[in-house]
Amino acid sequence: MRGAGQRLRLDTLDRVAGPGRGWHGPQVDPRALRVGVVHLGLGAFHRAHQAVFTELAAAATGRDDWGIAGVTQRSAAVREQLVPQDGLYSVLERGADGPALRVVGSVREVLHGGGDPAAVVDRIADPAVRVVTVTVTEKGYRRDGRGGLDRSDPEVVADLTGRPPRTAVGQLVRGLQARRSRGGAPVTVLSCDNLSGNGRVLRGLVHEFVAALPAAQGAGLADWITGAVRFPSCMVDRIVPATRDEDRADANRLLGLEDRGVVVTEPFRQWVIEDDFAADRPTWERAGALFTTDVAGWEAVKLRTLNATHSLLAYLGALSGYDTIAAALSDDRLAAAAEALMVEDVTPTLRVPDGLDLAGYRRQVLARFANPALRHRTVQVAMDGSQKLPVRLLGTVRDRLSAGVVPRHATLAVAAWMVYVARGWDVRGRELPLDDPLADRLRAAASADADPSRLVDSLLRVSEIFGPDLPEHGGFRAVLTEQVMRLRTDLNGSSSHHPY
Ligand code: CS2
Repeated sequence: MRGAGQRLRLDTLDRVAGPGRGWHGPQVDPRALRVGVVHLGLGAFHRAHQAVFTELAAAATGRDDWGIAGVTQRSAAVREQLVPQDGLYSVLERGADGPALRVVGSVREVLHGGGDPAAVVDRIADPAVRVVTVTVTEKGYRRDGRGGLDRSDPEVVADLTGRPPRTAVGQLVRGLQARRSRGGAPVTVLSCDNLSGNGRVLRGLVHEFVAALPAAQGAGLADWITGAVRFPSCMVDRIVPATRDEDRADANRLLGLEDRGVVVTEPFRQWVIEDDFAADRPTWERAGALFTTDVAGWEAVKLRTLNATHSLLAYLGALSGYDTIAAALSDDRLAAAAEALMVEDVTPTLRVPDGLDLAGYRRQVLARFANPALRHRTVQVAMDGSQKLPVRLLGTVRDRLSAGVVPRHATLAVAAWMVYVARGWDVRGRELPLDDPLADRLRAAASADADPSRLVDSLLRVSEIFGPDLPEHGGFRAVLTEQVMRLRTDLNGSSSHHPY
């Protein structure tokens, strides 16, 4: 019988699989897969992105040595979802033609980094593992205002003392240290987070961590890492909203089994990877990934166009009472602001990679945002603004300011973030969550008072976000203040005079 609460597992999957089923089964035999990849940060994004590429690549080549050992960092919830399901889960793609379901079998092991850090170290040390991928979100890198390793972070300090490591960088370094002592097989560490130069950033953090170790522990390690470990950069792209009960219900209905690990996403997926590997790797190009020697151009296009516009729509949209990105974009004034940000402010700062049609890219981004079936919540994209603004928006701001222009729409996005932080509720009187590692400091800075110029000055002084330069730029500050003022007036009063 299909369904009736039976949990998705290898044996139940065999029972429901068959001709005419409305979904795709794993493209490889999960039972035959051996672990070749360790992934740090087994959240929804990895499961909807790299895990899918990895499975399709294995299927295209018939190789059985690219299974994934996924590490959940803090919460054990993902392990509780996936372990009873033999690592299987479904990816529910919501596109224009209705939902499509794929069961993914490439995750073969689930480790809980918080509960068993030694197992993580051990896995990274395993010579059968040739690639370690990482999605721990911007804040998981634990960087300070200069972008280096935050030595004042208590978790970093504790990892440096030699406890079983809890931070991603600590796990990597301890894993590499153990790997070196087990023969030192070369390995590639691939950051897949939305940071510019993500590979270079992660390599820098790893080396800083090693340099901070007691001399006896660090001796020779940095040199070995330089010789045997590569840190390519990559650009990842797929919109993966948090899974809702409705998504689980739809997936379970399509599948005929109960899956507690469902992830929901759009049909689109893209991965552009710097071709700089220490050893063997999955042939992700067979699954649609693009390998290049120049990833920086792609990365800037994506972060400054897609992610920046996402943040603009998230802050303006949430303040204006729109629950989802698609709803925000259906407001003509917000759509116009999004378009103007991309065309007027971002485009002049981009070096367009060969083969990319930028106008087509912009249209595609807006069409993806407009997908009504995704229900990507504005407050989800709004979270962690302190980590996201510098990467998505402030590079554009700085580039335009040095060209002598104040970019009004990028500045509007910053203003909307400031109002979001300070105001705390939307036009319908609903509370807006401030989910951010700097939340306490931001709240303190924003509570200064109601005067827009004081609010702007006090938030601009959060130097981890704005650095030493932006608060000093009179032209930027003036436009920002004016926009904060107009936004606030507008949100408090009639809705007919939106400044955007
Ligand atoms: C979003 C991204 O939550 C956010 O901040 O902008 O997660 C976005 O959906 C992805 O980068 C798309 O690839």
